[in-house]
Parts: sequence; C-alpha cells; structure tokens
Amino acid sequence: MKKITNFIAVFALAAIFTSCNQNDEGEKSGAMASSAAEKVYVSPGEHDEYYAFLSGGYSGNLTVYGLPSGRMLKEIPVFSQFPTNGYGYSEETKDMLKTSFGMVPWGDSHHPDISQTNGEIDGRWIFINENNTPRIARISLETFETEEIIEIPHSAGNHSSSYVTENTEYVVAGTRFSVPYPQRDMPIDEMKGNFKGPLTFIAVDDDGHMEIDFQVDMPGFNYDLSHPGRGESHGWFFFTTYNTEESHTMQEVNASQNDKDFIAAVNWKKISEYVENGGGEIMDAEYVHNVFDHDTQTTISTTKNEVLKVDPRDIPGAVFFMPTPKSPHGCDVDPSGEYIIGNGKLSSDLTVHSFSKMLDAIDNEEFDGDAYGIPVLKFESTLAGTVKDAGLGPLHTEFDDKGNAYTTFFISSEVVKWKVGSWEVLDRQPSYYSVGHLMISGGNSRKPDGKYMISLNKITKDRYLPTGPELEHSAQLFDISGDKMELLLDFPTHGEPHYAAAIKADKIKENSKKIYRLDENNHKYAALNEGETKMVREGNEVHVYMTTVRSHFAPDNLEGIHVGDKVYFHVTNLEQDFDVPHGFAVIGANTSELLIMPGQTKTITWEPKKPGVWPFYCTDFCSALHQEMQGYIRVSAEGANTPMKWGLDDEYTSN
Ligand code: K7E
Ligand code: CUA
Repeated sequence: MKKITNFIAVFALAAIFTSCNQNDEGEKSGAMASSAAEKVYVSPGEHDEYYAFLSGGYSGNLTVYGLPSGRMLKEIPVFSQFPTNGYGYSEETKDMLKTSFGMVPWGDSHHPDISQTNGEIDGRWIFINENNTPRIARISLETFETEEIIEIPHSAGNHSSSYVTENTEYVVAGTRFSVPYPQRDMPIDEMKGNFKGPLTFIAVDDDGHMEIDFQVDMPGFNYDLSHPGRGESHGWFFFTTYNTEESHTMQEVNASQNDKDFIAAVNWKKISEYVENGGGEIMDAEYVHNVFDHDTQTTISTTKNEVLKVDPRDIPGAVFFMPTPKSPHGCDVDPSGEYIIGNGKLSSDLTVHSFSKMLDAIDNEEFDGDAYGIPVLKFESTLAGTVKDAGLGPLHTEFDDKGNAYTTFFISSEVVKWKVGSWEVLDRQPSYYSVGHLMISGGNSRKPDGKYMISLNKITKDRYLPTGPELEHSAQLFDISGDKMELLLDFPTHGEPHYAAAIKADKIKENSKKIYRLDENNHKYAALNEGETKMVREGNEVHVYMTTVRSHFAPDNLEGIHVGDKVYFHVTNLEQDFDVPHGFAVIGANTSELLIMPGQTKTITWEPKKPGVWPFYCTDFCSALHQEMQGYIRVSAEGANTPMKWGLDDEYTSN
C-alpha cells in the first residue's frame, strides 16, 4: 500500500513542477513565433469555419464556440436553470429538469457527442450526459435548444456516456459508481460481489426520440469511459473499468491495487437481437423522461416504471473483458475501428488492443478465467501494441485523418502525437496546464478532420489576468495539419470543459432556425394577435394572454388582480423577424425573466404580495423605443372588489 501512495505522491509532485515550469518556454515557442495570429484571425463580419461544443462541466450546460477564433457564440442551457433566458424557470421548460428525485435545477455535464450517419457526424443533434443525477440530454442543432432529457435508472455517476453508435442507433450511458442494483439498504462494507454497474443502451429513433432499450447487468466495477466500435467493429461498444478491486473506501489507494483492470467489450448487436426475440427480464425502475413538444411548446414529462434488464451470462458471446493496465480512464477507438486504446492513468504507457485479435482470441477461447462469469481474455491475445514512455498520466486519445493519434497526459501536462500501427511517438507539445480531454473535429468518427485540435485544460493559473481565486478553465487551439503541432490560441471556457465536439459550420448553419412560425404555434395559452389578448380568472388563478411586438405589450394596463392571486403571464412574441426577441420581467417575481423568441409563447408566474401599481417591462433592447416597452398592473388588497379589466391605449375590455 505504501508503495502506491508514494507513486501517487510522485505524480502529484510532477504535476506541480510541470505547471510552474512551462510558461516561459511556452511564450517563446508559442503563438508569437509564427503566423499563428493570421491562422486564428476571423475578420469582423466573417464567420468561423467550425462550431465547437464544449461541455460546461459543473455549469450543467454546453457552450458553443467558433473555431479558429475561439469566440464564444452561445451558452445552451441543458441540466441547469438559466435565468438569462428563463430555461428551467418558465412554465414551459421547468419540467425539463424533473427527475425521480424531484426537480433538480443543476447538473454536471461531461461528454457531448454529435449524432452520426454511416460513422460520420451529421449535425442533427448533440447528446450530453449528466453525471450526478444520471441523465442524457439531446439538443437540436437546428434550434440549439435542449429538446429531450431522459433519466437513467439504477445508475450512479453517469460518466461513461453519452457516446453514439455509427448510425445513432444507440446512445450509451454507463455507471461510474457501482451501486446496489436495484438500490436497497445494506452495509457499505458488503459491497464486494453485491454492487453492480449497469450499462444502459438508449435507442434513438429517426426524430431523435430516446427510449431505454435495455440495461446490461454488469459486475460492480466503475465504468469510466466508453466508445463505440466503427467499421469492422461496428456492433460493439468498449468501456474502461477501474476499481475492479471493488473497494468501498480510500479508493485512491485501494482501487489501485490490481495491476490491470479491464476494458469491457460489449456486443450490443447481439444483445439487441436477444432483446428483440423476447430476451431479458422486466425490472422495476423509476425514472423521468422529459420531451419538449414543439407543437405546444411545452414539456411533456412522463414517469416510467420499468426497464428491461439483461444478464450478459445468458447471451453467449455478448460480453468479454480485456485486461488493461493501471486503472484506465479514456477508452478510445481509432477511425478504422481496429484499435481500442486504454489510457492507463497511473502509467506512462498506452495499451492498444486489436479488435481482430480480440475476435480470434474469442474464437480460440484464449481465456484467463472469468470475472463473475464473464470471460476474461488473455492480455497478450488482444494486445496490438504499446506506446512506450509517452508521458505521465494518460487520459484521453483522439485521431486525425492521417493515421495519427493524440493523447493527453495530465501529470506531465502535454499532448503527445503518435503513429497508429508503429506506436512511435512523433511529437509532443506542452499544454497549460494539466490537460484532461482533447478534441479533434470528428475525432470520434470514421472521418476525423485533421486541421485543429483543442486541449481542454484543468488548471489555468497565470494564463489570463487573475480574477480572484476562481478562474475559468482554459482551452488551447493547435494547428495539427503539419508534422508538428503548433499552438495557435488560448481561450477561456465556461465551467469545466471535460470534453467537446466540433463540426464544420457548413454542415449546420444553413439549417439553423431563425424564427418560430406563429402559424405553427399551438401553445395552449398563445394569443396570436392583439385581438386574442385577454385575462381569464379561475378562482385565485389569473391567466393573462399577452403579446409583444416592437414596442409595446398588449395589454399594457391590467387591473383586478388581488394579493393572494397567482398570475400566469403567457407572453407571445408576435415578431416574425430573425433576432428580435422580447423579454418580460415584473417587479417582485420570485423567478427569472422570460426571453421570448419570435413566434414563441412563454409563461412566467407572479404572486403579488402588496397592493399597489406595479410595472413590468421588456428586458431585451429591441428597438429605439425599447425603453418605452413597459406597462402597469394594479394590485388590490385581498378581498377588495376591483373589477378585472385590461387594455391598451385606454381601450379597455372587461368581463
Ligand atoms: Cu476525463 Cu468526465 Cu471525460 Cu473530465 S472526464 S477529463
Ligand atoms: Cu421588446 Cu425591448
């Protein structure tokens, strides 16, 4: 045990040294020394060549950047409430954050992955996982809005997620923290052999809708990261594991005892056929599935009560373990689908498995025992090669279009380029500092785009002006088109950018939606013109059907509301021009504003606490007369008999 503690201590020390040493050298050899500025300069009014989607980590969101400029284009709210536009606060969107634990207003997002067709990213949707309250979200790349969130039952630490298969047949969600399956009250120190690590396969239909197809009941290891097979290995999915020791305490030591953990190879095609033929067992579950319905512009939230569980031991040939040294983190598959790379984070080497050797080893039954009934393949039988002494603490690998791989090393704080097949190291560049993931556009597909790579760094320190103790993380853009990687640009990210995905801008920009059509607005409380505006009282609830257009609300004077009422302002933006949102805020509301896109209806609730005449206004500077875009609500005391009336320009209606 002592040895391992020392080993970790040395690595931690190395991280401190590398962090402090590299800056001087970096400044000389970096951006200044070359034509880097030209390569990242996107002149005013010009568009970037790529969209990059960076996970927002503990912000729960996804941020959109243009590459090569590094300009931030948008923050897309996913798992967290977002007062900027009212996501998660408005009546229409708050149920997107519903879970079996109730409303969870925050999330920890990790791995965005773009949908694929024939193994190439297609720009229809982007998926992202939430680690803490296990969920997968789907975001439309037409609207750049979260359209669907599905909770993953029986999971804990939804980390080896949300990677998609070659034709987006499945998006996958694995369990990082093994847990009782199903959950139950039991002593923690009886974990070994009793906890499980279910892997969930979520089917995606042609419209993008997700449904859990089946859950694979796996031994109680930690399933850390995953990637799909492609080409020849299409039909398989690979997961790294750690803590095969199944320790329940002081894991920094106790989960590092085994020299090798496993990469689990899962033949999902085989399991999918088994399930189609009636295999598997229905198991109780409780999870919530939220879909944003475009027709009614409202979230439909459904609680589901069962899931199909499959025991891999019932399906011969479905699951195998490949021993992989040193608590592997990243699990990456090269563009051909032949090589599976295990990034052993406590090692300086990378272990590369061969898919074809794996198939031969399975045929020839070259097993080294089993783990809970799942065959363990002999290490030498699947080994394709080792990238030797590449750096310290390998985490993640991506690929370019020229047969090269790029691996991040957290401890030695660098990105190392190596040749797939010969396993020789070709180049190394420091990253500032302590890189986690890296990203190459299409790097998780058959056709990566070998122009840019970004390294997503954990430690920022002196890279930017100090902003107190809390710094944003840093991303670094490299040109990887030549033999040597060339650092072009640093830019700050938002939250922790665990992973990212990028796509050529022309694959999505033509489809980007500009407005919501009013004639397609079937929101229950929409007013599609000013003639339809009204107030409707139902007991102490008042529904206000309101419209906005430059530069007034209709109605803009409202009376007959009393303390104790609950007022719903349903605000429809009548604009049908690109980029003319209106906002809505009212004094004393215990929620965020609304930001309403052209053609949309959004709802805010307001419970007036004091009698008076209270103003509301538009929050988005929409026209020269934006400051005039305001109105008044008269609030009377509880029990007063002020009649309800509403109007615009002194023309009142009442009922
Ligand atoms: Cu390595 Cu969550 Cu993908 Cu962060 S994980 S680095
Ligand atoms: Cu509408 Cu400002």
